[in-house]
Amino acid sequence: MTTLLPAFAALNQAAATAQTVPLAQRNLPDALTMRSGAKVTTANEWPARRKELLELFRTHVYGRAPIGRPDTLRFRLEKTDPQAMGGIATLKQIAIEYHSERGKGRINLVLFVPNRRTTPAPAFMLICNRPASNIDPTRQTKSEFWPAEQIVARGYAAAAFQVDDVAPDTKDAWQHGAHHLFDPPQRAADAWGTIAAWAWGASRAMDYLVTDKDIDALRVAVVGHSRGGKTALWAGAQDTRFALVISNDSGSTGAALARGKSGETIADINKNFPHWFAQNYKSYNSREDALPVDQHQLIALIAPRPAYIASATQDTWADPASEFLAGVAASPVYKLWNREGLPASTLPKPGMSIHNGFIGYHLREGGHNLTLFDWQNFMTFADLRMKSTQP
Ligand code: GTR
Repeated sequence: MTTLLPAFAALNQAAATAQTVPLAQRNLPDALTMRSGAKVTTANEWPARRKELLELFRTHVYGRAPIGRPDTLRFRLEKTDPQAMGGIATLKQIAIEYHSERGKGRINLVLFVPNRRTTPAPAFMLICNRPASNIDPTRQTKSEFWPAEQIVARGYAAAAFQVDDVAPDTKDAWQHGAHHLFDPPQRAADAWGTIAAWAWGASRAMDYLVTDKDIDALRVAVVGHSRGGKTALWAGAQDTRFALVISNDSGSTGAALARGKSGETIADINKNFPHWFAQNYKSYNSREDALPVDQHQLIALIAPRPAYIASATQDTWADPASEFLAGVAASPVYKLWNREGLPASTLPKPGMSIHNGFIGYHLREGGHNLTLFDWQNFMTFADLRMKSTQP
């Protein structure tokens, strides 16, 4: 478990005593109403609204990526071990390389593919925001943050990369990594922040996975915890190749609604992590109601694909109720395909999981962390719902 800085611990305490604001009082922008006022009532009308929402999130929140797949992108299989994990998996270590006239970049993708299978394996890809020891390819260090053995045992390939490969998580991140390689000399107010750069990295890892014959490219889930969870949601919202999108304890500017949220606010996150989002996002500090979007619309951008939101009881800084209610508020969009989103209206009891819709949810007992309990729930939900990207 991560230890909270004393200041955060005090804030967590304050948030824990806050009253949950009911959905009806949050004044959310409607996911199914276009900016023009036109209502979206059929799945055929959704792509126009989806495009509009993506633009709004790019402009006001995460920022605009200056590049998609670079022409210079190359994959190099650096190392492979067909008898990894005592023989149950094949390890592949792939260098995902790219460059611009300013220099080179490289993402190190670690991949374990189950050996016992007759068809390509579905996969979970973790966007790892903790030290690279959590995704140790040698397996000398094992961590619940990425329980690769358990993932493989359930028939899934386990893939992971560390976010620092793409851009460092520092206040001067915009000078480094993918920002340094690809940003125009003058950063616009809607230029991408570091969360968007990491999401771009996840799509480059996906570029590799779709080329690997051992992987079922139609069944790749993207997973992230906390800042990695915000990243997974933004990656999955934009890149429809991710068949299942999983947010663990992602809180502010992740799964949690901004309007009516307790714990971390937009002003808090912009102050503590000024490099994560577009400059424009700072103009919404203490002005949540002025933001033309809210986070349920980010979840809605995943529809009709399955999504999963996980919270933890003590993670009041993230605000479990606001994470849960974002799933509830995204649900009408799933109805366009006659799918249930999150079929619940009140927060479930700790330890209880909701897996009977296309938005899964659980509230784990405990603190801000990604644990085996979370992973087991993600895999059970994937067993049920990650069949294909098509409705
Ligand atoms: C917290 C931050 C959250 C979340 C988290 C993490 O301190 O306020 O938004 O991203 O860190 O990534 O662990």
